[in-house]
Formats: sequence, C-alpha cells, structure tokens
Amino acid sequence: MSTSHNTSRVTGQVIAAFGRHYEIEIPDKTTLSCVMRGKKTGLACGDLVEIQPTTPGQGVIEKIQTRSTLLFRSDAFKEKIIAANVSQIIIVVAAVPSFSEELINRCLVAAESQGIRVIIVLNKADLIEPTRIAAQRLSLYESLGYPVIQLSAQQDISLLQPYLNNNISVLAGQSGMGKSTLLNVLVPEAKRATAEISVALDSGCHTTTHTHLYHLNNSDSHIIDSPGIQEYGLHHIKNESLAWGFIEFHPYIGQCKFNNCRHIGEPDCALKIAVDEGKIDTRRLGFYHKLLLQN
Ligand SMILES: Nc1nc2c(ncn2[C@@H]2O[C@H](COP(=O)(O)OP(=O)(O)OP(=O)(O)O)[C@@H](O)[C@H]2O)c(=O)[nH]1
Ligand SMILES: [Mg+2]
Ligand SMILES: [Zn+2]
Repeated sequence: MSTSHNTSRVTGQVIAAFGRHYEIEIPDKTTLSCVMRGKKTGLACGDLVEIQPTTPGQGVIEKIQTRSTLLFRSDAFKEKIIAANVSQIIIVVAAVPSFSEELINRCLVAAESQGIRVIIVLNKADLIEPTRIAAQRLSLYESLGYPVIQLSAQQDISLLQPYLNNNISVLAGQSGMGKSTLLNVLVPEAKRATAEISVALDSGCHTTTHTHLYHLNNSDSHIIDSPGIQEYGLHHIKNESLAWGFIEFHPYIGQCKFNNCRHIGEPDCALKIAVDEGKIDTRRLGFYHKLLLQN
C-alpha cells in the first residue's frame, strides 16, 4: 500500500452508484472510487459514509451514517434503493410517451411513508394538446396538495427553480419522460445521455443506467438523476400501513366500524363513505385496492 498520501478516515457523500462500486465525494471535493467493506449492503446516491482511503483515488466504505430518508422499491425477492437522504422527489411525467397513473400512486405511497415531499413535473409542455389532456388527469393530484408544474425542459424550466432551493431532490419516473434532459438544463456540465423515445413502443429507451448526484449553484441544493422505472414495488410497506400513503385518507383512518377494516367493502367503512360523499376521489380508492391486492 502507498504511504505517500493521507490515509486517515474521511467522511464523504455518495455521488454515483454503479452496482457495488460507488463514487464518493470527500470534503476537498475530489472523488474516491470505493467499495463497501464486508457484506454487500446497498448504498445509494445521497448516502453519507465514512471511508478509509487505500490507494490514491480509492477507498473502502467502513460505515454508513444514519439516513434521514430512504427511497426504495421492493418485490418479494429484493430491494432496490433509489436514493438516500433526499428531501424531495420530483416525479417527472409527460404526455408522450404516455405515463402510468398507477406508478405515480406508488411513488406517492413510497414518498409519504418516508416523509419525503413530492412535486410532479409535467414535462414536454411544448406538446400542447396532449399536455392539456395529461394536465386534466393530474389535476386530481394537484387537488390533494401536490404541486404539479407544467414546463418544457427544451424551452424553460424556471417554474421549477424555486422548488429546488435547500433540497436534495431526486428525479424519478418512467423512461423517456425527460429526466436527464431536465438535469442537463440544471447542470449543463453533467452532459447526461438522453435518447429519442420509441414511438412504436410508446416508451423510453432506458437511456440512464446509473444514478448520479449533482450539486446546484446553491451549496445546499443537490439533484439526483436516476434510471427510468417501469414498476415500483412496495413489498416493504405493510398492508396496514398502505392507507397512510394516501394523504387524503388520513382523517378517515380509524373511523371505520371495524378497527381492522381493510377498506375493501366492509360495512360502514369511513373511506367508502367519504368516496360516496365526494370527499375522496374514487380513482384513489381504486389504486389503494389495487396496491393492497398486489402487495
Ligand atoms: N418535445 C419535448 N421533448 C423532450 C422534452 N424533454 C425531453 N424531451 C425528449 O424526450 C426524450 C427522452 O428524454 P430523456 O431525458 O432521455 O428521458 P429520461 O427520462 O432521462 O429517460 P431514461 O433515462 O430512459 O429514464 C428525448 O428525445 C428528449 O429530447 C421537452 O420538453 N419537450
Ligand atoms: Mg435519463
Ligand atoms: Zn374502512
């Protein structure tokens, strides 16, 4: 091992995650290429770690600091961490390719379960007529209190700027929605690859393959670009907790006739009554049912 460089432990922030190998930024703003010591524990962009430098430019991660939030998805077999310590998730959707409202609902549940703020960006607003129809679908989420920002990453993103200050934000959504295009406007030197969507398949091409964190001008603002997701598994959220992921359900939870009510047709279910009275949108109860049955 080289002895010509400083080998005392340093703290750092994960700025890129490639499978089991991570790029870590240390306080002098240089980066070290690191692996995790011992058993493979997943890390993600935004994680704060302690590392032992080994050879110049390289180190071993010894410890992960406690995370304020952890955004991840899971199925019965594995968990996939998207980002750590983020304060905000920016769900990027567009009229073309078409977006899945179920995926939005799944992201909302994941975010609510971690206390992560959500904003929805409706990108490609230059596609005027399809965007108008997409905005109508999204008005439900706006009525729930989630900001819905219409913009065109190819023209003007200024409406998004005020939401980024003093946040660690992660851009998430299906492939082809324009996450990396948006990132490149915010951080031109990032030069993230972007690619044409497939019109035939009505989908993106999964262009981004790894997650990367970038700093914005304001030193307390960071933004993470992530690969497009097709499915957002919520296996880690218990059935009893699922309803808490639906923000407008909160006042009704605990008000049902049966205290173990699953809100799937039991008598005197407070959520069903709220739907009948027009206080909860029937689409949202429908998504809740879908998640409950698939979980
Ligand atoms: N018309 C229009 N097209 C856009 C806009 N923003 C992005 N695009 C196009 O959408 C396509 C996909 O953009 P990307 O930035 O690669 O999408 P992504 O969400 O990063 O996709 P993945 O990395 O696969 O998850 C590219 O052809 C972009 O040029 C926009 O505001 N308007
Ligand atoms: Mg991308
Ligand atoms: Zn109920």
